[in-house]
Amino acid sequence: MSSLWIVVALILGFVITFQIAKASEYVAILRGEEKSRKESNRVNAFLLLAFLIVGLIGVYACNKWLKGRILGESASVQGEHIDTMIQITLWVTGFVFVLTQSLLFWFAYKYQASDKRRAYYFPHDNKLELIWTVIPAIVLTVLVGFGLYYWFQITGEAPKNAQVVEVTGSQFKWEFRYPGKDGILGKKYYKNIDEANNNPLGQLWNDKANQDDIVTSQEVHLVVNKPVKFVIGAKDVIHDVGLAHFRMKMDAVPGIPTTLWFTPKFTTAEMKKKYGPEFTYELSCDQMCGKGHTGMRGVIVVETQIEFDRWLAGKPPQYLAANSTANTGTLPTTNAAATDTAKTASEVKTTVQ
Ligand SMILES: [Cu+2]
Repeated sequence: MSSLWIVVALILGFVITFQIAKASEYVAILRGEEKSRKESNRVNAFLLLAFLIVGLIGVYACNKWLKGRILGESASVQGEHIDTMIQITLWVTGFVFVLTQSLLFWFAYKYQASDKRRAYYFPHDNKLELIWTVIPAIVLTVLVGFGLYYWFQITGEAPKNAQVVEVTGSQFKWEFRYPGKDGILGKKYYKNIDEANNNPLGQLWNDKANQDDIVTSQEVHLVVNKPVKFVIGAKDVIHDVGLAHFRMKMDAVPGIPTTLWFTPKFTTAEMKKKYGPEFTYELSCDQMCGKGHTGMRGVIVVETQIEFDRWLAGKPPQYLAANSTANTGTLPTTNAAATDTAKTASEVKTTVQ
């Protein structure tokens, strides 16, 4: 029904526009083409100026009213740098925006068509071309340089004391794996994925390192002020680990592990005090991954080390659940995917030593 109304509204809009155009054509004929052109020229010039003033007031008002209402303060140490970069970028681009838009609309008003002057023919100037190419290039290089510096930091080597959590996306949920007491994530192989037999990640049960690994779904717990390294993957299509409160995001790609580390600054309880009892740290999927994409929401709980240890102690290793159904995986030796997985595990091992 609503689509019928939209079609009706579109047809009506078209008819009205057509009639207005027709009417102004008749008015122009009656008044004389030239006089009518001059008048609409003046009106348009004035409207452009009005648009500039109203538009700039609107930009200022939106910034003033909405600032700080969207995400609040960054909840990770590394996120503070991202916020600073966004602010610097906004100041630079904001300055250029106001300058260029003011000139554009002011010139349109000031130099509207007039019988008293002729347009100055100004086809090319090398010096000007050089200035407006080189200056933006230098500014953008500096901005991108800072971006790369922080990018290499968060995707590079995590601190030695970092907690490691494996994050796996699939249509349409998140699964998390903790390495257990040995600090090593056991090997896995995608052909061993067997949801029915409690092996959602394809862990290889003949790898001892897997026997204490803990798997959770949809909810991940992290320790406040302790760096955490996410080892990220996916089981079906490309997903993306979106951590808006921590100002982080990273693609989750099947077969190609990606990593990201950050340090949460506030516990969930502290954030609830600041932003109200409904506050939740959210893990969203930031990649269109199918029709259930918008529902792919994980919850992150940031807590103290004591609370975290207590929570983890209550979780039995996945090995126990899976082996009650007698499911044993074997490690294939000649498959490239298995080598990939093994590499991730050894990489994790070196990080948590
Ligand atoms: Cu997704």
